[in-house]
Amino acid sequence: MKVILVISLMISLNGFSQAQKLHDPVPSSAQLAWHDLEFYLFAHFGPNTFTDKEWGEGTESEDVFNPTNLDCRQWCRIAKAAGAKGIIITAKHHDGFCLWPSKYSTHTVRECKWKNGKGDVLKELSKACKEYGLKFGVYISPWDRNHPKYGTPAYNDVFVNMMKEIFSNYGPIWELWWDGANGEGPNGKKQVYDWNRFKKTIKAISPNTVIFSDVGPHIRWVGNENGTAGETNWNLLDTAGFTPGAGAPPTDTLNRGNVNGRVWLPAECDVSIRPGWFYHKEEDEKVKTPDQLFQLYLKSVGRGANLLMNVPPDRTGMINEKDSTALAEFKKLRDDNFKENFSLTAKKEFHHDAIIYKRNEFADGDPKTFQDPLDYTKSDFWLKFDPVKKVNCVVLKEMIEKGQRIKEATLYLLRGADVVKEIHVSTVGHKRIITFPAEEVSAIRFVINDAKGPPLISEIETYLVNENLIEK
Ligand code: FUL
Repeated sequence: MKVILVISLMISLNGFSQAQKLHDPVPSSAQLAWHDLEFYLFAHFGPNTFTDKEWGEGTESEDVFNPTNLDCRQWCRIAKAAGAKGIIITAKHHDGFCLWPSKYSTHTVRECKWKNGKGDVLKELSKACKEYGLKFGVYISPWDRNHPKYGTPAYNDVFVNMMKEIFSNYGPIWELWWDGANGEGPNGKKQVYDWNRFKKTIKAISPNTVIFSDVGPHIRWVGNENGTAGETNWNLLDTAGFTPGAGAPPTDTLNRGNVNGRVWLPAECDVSIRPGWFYHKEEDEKVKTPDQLFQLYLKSVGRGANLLMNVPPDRTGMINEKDSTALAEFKKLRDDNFKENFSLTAKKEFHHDAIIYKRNEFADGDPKTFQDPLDYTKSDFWLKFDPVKKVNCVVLKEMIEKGQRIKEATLYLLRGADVVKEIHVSTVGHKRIITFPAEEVSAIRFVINDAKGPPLISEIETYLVNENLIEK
């Protein structure tokens, strides 16, 4: 009896087992909202800005931190103009200097001459983000080269207390960043971090905060610092037995995720607009160009990840014009090139088992009313153009609310009955942007060759972007 029931459950759901469907991880509502943000800024700011270092020793005098004209509202205006959705600031980098007057450290803005010890960068930035409608996030380095308690169990209390202090004084905090870098050793101090306690603390005080680290719990590192996710990029990872930092999975695993990973853990691509993370005047001529930023966008957001672009304020406490100009032009490139979606006027069809269903949309966009499509092995998605259209970019979207399912697909570009190009696609996820040398097409056919379950395609957009912008 039991056996029959199991079998009938297994043959329902278009051939996909109920068991598989039930165990497929799906994003939490906080993660879903995070996916939709796509692009936001990182601000590395602290003593290193003034000493020209990348990793401070923790022994720098507090007085080195002395921005002459801190203006967090300027950062926000630049973020807005770039179409970025939030800012994550290095509240404490590896040197241990706190950009807020923490009760749990004596190496903070309170101990420096800046604003006579009354300055508070977190206060200014959190306020400015609220004013400009931007999300506010904090980076807090677990590794601390200054704190006297580092290397003892008491440091875990310090870390927890600092987080509580930040969350209660400057919240809401949308994203919390735990950097995995750790160069401890030379001074003999080695910290045993209480990651479970750290996670529990945030869950209790701010359940909607998404926590980034090499292995989450909510967002994972992409495995490199050059802003590039894998072309195959699963939002899934197996995290059992791994920890942030030295205990993290191999970087290529982080880059691609695990096809059958048990945890929904999407990748975030952190990269700097300059060679370094902190501002260095000699890098003013090395700011990435708008075209380079667009390439990074294709390789991060266009591969289903999010893009965290570091734009470091300078010694005045403002963002340099070179960076703000590049960012504003990057925004214009996105706006101009994704302005006209040809799919909106194309004829859409869903072919299943020799029956043609006309569609207004591939999905109605509402996961509550959305019906799983019929068996993908007999289905094709079609866009038909009359007259022919010149295209060089296709944007695919999967309805990830229900999980990530597409493993392998093919885009056929057709002119009449002829296939003029065949493009192989692996994962899709939140967004997959595919670019190629332009072709005049009368139809595009999208075929899913392999999937983990009934695939949920919500969009197939088509564009003609500037030929210089296709993925290199
Ligand atoms: C790394 C750090 O060591 C760098 O200084 C920077 O903060 C980068 C985002 O993460 O692990």
